Amino acid sequence: STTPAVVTVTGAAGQIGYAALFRIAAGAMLGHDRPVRLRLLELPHAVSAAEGTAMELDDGAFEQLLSVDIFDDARAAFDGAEFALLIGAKPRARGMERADLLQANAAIFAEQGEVLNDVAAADLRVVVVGNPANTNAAIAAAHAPDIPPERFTALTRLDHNRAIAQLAHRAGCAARDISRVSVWGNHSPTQYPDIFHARVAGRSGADLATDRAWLVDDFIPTVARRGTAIIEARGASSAASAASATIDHIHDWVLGTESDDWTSAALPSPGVYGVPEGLVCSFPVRSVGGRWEIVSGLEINEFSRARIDASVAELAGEITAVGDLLPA
Ligand code: NAX
Repeated sequence: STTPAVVTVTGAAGQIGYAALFRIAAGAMLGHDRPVRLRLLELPHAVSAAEGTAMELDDGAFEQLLSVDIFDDARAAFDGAEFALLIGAKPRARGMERADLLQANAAIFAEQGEVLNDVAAADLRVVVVGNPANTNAAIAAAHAPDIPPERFTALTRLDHNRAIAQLAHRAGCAARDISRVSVWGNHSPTQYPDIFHARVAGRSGADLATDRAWLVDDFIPTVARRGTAIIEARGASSAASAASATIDHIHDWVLGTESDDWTSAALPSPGVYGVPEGLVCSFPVRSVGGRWEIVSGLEINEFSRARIDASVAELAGEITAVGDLLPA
């Protein structure tokens, strides 16, 4: 399509926003033939930094970039948005309990859901990156009664891509030789990267999984705790990889997944694979005709079942913790 896409990015002056915006402007997200209008939302104190980023976007002279507008008001920023990349969130401060973090972010995402409901485009697609991403997405969806809930997704593509990277190292192959990895559950250390259905350079993932010591003590914790390892090494949290995964997520949602592959995304559960309806949970998904479809019929063994259940229980607990911000 050559109709300009209206893309609103929150937390635009943050480190993920900075890394994402240039690739969106360069056509990596929606294809190299789709013009883009960027709308950046920031907190008032970070508007100046966003203006600096907008100056640099200008200086990219990107052929597809039609405009960049900056806002500190959500209602203005989301006006006509077809894509909402909800990256901005309240970070966890020293001494803050997880429940307080959930509450603080639930308030932000409740408000953003309401505003999206009022002013976004009819075909709006949302990806929540700001943590706790799954529950933030559930809250936003619950406050947007006129928008189909499946338009609210949360990012687990970074976890998916991290799982591919670890498998590639293990098998001594390239990322492109790996398909059908699945990430289940919450974007948190309880997430479950599932390789039992994967294809790894001609081998089955189940074959690799027979080495249970590697699977349990190496692969799963390395993927689940990769964010912490990045902070320790880099002195800052994942930014370019998170931006890249966000772009992959929207790219595949709009343009489709490869026919013999799938990816992972968190979406409101329709009540499949033992995940209670409405929890925003990561599933293996295909994108067909611009919609995510959860891959059906996968056999879930006991090993996987226990891990999926643990992550889903955590998601249910998060929803309970923010219960008073959910409409009755
Ligand atoms: P930064 O602190 O660099 O940037 C966040 C930006 O958001 C700041 O500029 C801040 O002013 C802005 N902001 C805060 N509240 C806002 C609001 N209500 N409206 C608009 N803007 C707002 O964080 P960054 O490293 O970019 O990370 C952003 C979020 O992504 C964090 O919540 C982080 O935890 C989360 N992550 C999620 C990942 C995922 O896979 N789902 C992975 C990476 C990342 O950790």
